Amino acid sequence: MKKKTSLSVSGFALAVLLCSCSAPKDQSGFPLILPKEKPGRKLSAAMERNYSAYMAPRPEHNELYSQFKYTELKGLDYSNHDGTITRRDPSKVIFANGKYYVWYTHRHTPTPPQGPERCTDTIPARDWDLSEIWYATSEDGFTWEEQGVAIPRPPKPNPGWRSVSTTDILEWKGKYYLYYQAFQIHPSKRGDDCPVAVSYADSPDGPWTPTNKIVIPNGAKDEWDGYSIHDPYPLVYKGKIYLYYKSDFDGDPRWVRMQGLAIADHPLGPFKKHPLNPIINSGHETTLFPFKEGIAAFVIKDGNEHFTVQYARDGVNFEIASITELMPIAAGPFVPDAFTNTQFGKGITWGICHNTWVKGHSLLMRFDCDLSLDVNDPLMKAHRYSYKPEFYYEHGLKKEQRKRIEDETRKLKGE
Ligand code: AAL
Repeated sequence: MKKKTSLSVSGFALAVLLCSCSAPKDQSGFPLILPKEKPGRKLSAAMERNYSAYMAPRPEHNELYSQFKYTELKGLDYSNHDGTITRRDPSKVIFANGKYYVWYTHRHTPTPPQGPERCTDTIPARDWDLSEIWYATSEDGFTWEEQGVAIPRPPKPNPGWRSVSTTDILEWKGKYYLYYQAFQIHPSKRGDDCPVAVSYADSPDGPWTPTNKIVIPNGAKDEWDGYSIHDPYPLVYKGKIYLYYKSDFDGDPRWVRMQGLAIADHPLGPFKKHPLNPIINSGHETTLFPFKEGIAAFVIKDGNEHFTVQYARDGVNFEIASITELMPIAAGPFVPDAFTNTQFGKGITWGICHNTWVKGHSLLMRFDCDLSLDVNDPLMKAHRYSYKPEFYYEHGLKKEQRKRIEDETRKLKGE
């Protein structure tokens, strides 16, 4: 019987195939000077995309392309980086009372994290276990003065009794709201599971009143956000509160991480999750800002589209706007129009992010960029970084990889 061959050509490949078949025989070569506008000629899929998918055919003219520059913050102590103090997952930065404010996860425990099987009521399982929400202020965005706790862990059985972490700030009608991950199960059970709770205050300096309620609930156990509602990130958009968040799903060991959206008319909810969730198919911590008529997003670390800046003209349907590198992790940008319900977002130039490379704890650092319609900083628009050879060698082969390669060579030699 004749063996059936199934030709499974993806739609994209088919388009390319048809495109190349219909390529004109006689058009001249593509011009030496890259046209600023899409030229009137048959284009390959890649050149079509270069004019349709990005805000400019060259990165240096693309308002949503930028490199990132980093600066060590002054004023914050990490106990000689012994892992007993962590600061991570900073909020957006706001400007009030003549200074900058930032909130973040703060852990100060007798030891660094010891894992879910060895943790206790005082020994943390993870970097963000047994944590509180603290805040700091700054006159210049480089030197910060820690002000202390904003949101302590509430008593059992309130949401967050085990740990409160990964906060973000909303200013709405003169009041302030801090949303945060509220851990209420022992870490030895399902890992990073939590809903989101919220506290409110009349001043960014507090005092903060907890609602002691879950404001963004987990989804159903068979849904993508059934276990973790992470990285709550509120913006004011189209007259409502657009709260973006991340969830880990699909299951260990390699979690899938995607982002969703919940919308409310009031900061204390009810929040309605968007029916198109997940609305960002990659990324990790959430970082977004109003840009022109829509919302722009940092999509970092995980997923097919990691290390991109994305844009949704409607705040929901995100497309890749640029590809970049060395993006800030868990970035909390200074977003001047985060809460103004702007009709034309101007973008961002700096913020606070974290680095978790030093074992056992994390530290905050400042990032700067040019993703702003009000700034033109060519030094932020180079196409690439250069890395020293040592940096490449730090990312070397594992022993088993080297052995596989040596076996392949021996096989070639007939050994
Ligand atoms: C962070 C965030 C959330 C996770 C953990 C602490 O990067 O994604 O806050 O729960 O890691």
